[in-house]
Amino acid sequence: MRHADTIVAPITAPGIGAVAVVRISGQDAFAIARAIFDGLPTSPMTHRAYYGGFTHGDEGLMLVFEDGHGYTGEPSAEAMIHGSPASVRLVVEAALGAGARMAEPGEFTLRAFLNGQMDLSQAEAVRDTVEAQTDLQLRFANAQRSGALRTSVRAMRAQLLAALAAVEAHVDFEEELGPLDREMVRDAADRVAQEIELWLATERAGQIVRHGLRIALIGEPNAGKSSLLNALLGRDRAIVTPIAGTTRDTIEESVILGEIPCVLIDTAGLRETEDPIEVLGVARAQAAAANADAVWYLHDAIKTPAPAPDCDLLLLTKADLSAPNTRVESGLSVSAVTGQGLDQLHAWVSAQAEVAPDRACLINARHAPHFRMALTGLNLVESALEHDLPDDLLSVGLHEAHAHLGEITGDTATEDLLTSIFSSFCIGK
Ligand SMILES: Nc1nc2c(ncn2[C@@H]2O[C@H](COP(=O)(O)OP(=O)(O)OP(=O)(O)O)[C@@H](O)[C@H]2O)c(=O)[nH]1
Ligand SMILES: [Mg+2]
Repeated sequence: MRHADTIVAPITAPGIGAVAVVRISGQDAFAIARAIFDGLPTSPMTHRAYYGGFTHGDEGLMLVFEDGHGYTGEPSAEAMIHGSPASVRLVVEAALGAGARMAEPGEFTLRAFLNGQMDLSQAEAVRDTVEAQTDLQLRFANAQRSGALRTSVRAMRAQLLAALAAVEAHVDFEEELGPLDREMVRDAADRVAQEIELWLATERAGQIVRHGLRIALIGEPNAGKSSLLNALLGRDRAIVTPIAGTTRDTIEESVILGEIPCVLIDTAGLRETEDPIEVLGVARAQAAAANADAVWYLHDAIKTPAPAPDCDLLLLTKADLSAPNTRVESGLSVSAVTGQGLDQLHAWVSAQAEVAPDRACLINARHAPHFRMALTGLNLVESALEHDLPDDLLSVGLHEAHAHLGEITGDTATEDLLTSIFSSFCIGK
């Protein structure tokens, strides 16, 4: 697809930097680049940087990409100038004056998608790559950007299409072709369903990598919740005293544990109390536990064990003071004083997002529902085969699965979907 207009926008972050880059993309990119820059020869070579002066007075480089190359897959020129807000504004204005128009948010990537440089899952991964805060977010964004999801989904669609072609040929020409090879259809549907299940099994990990975990620290007064919060944060955030009932309100703090962005919620100790303030605090603690992704129950190791609480992880605190209470069977010993057990807490969090080392994971919430709807189509195929239902039902199920997988790669995406995805990009992406 070719776009009539040529677009321009800075592709580096706003603000002051040593260098800023402004991209011009579209059919007139070279002509516009030449109008604002004196270093470009009549036929510039693709992937080559040219040095020269800009009409607004700055000097720098112009990097050019011919049609079919570069990020957008259309002719483009990237001006590397000094990274002052003024220089960036002036070079953009010069390009606008020479016939470009301002790029919409996500428009460079939209063009890359429309020009076949990447599929929709890769375009989404571009956004995830630039927004990555943790190493793990970057690793999974890189995997998806380099086509892990695209390759897998395309292969699944190809198998479904082959099955669909066979089924439809038999629906139309049953007399000539003889009976349908239903085993072949079953095999294709099974293989695809298994591959989808593998992806769906990574959904929770993907969500945790992306959005992190909210972890509530719950326990009796004086169990050491606030001390553990402070130890994990590495700073003195919450008030700690030997008086039971020190923490009244919930305290939320962000911290990266085991490469996962976490929100730790310190809470009031749970106990029966007459104190109206503490009553409210206990209610908040219970609400925090109910709304958290994980609950860590802290128990003072020298005290008699409380009845086994409903929690995701039992922590035996103050390990520096005593051997852990042997009557509590499972539980991780920690000490806010010596730091014992903190590494295991990091490891516990990473384990929540563990994915087989050779697999990518579903980091975009958009993808899993399409996989599930594709599975619904495959279930229809399965039951049509099981109950010897007519071939055209097979075709309906296969179609449904094929179309839903296409939503992931963007092969069957509607204009509305594309607009909503690309408009969430920032300017210059
Ligand atoms: N030796 C030792 N003392 C600790 C440890 N953790 C907490 N304490 C002490 O235990 C007491 C209570 O600690 P807090 O962190 O305030 O306990 P809490 O669970 O937040 O208590 P509330 O806010 O009252 O519910 C304080 O005197 C802490 O110094 C630990 O790991 N080792
Ligand atoms: Mg406290």
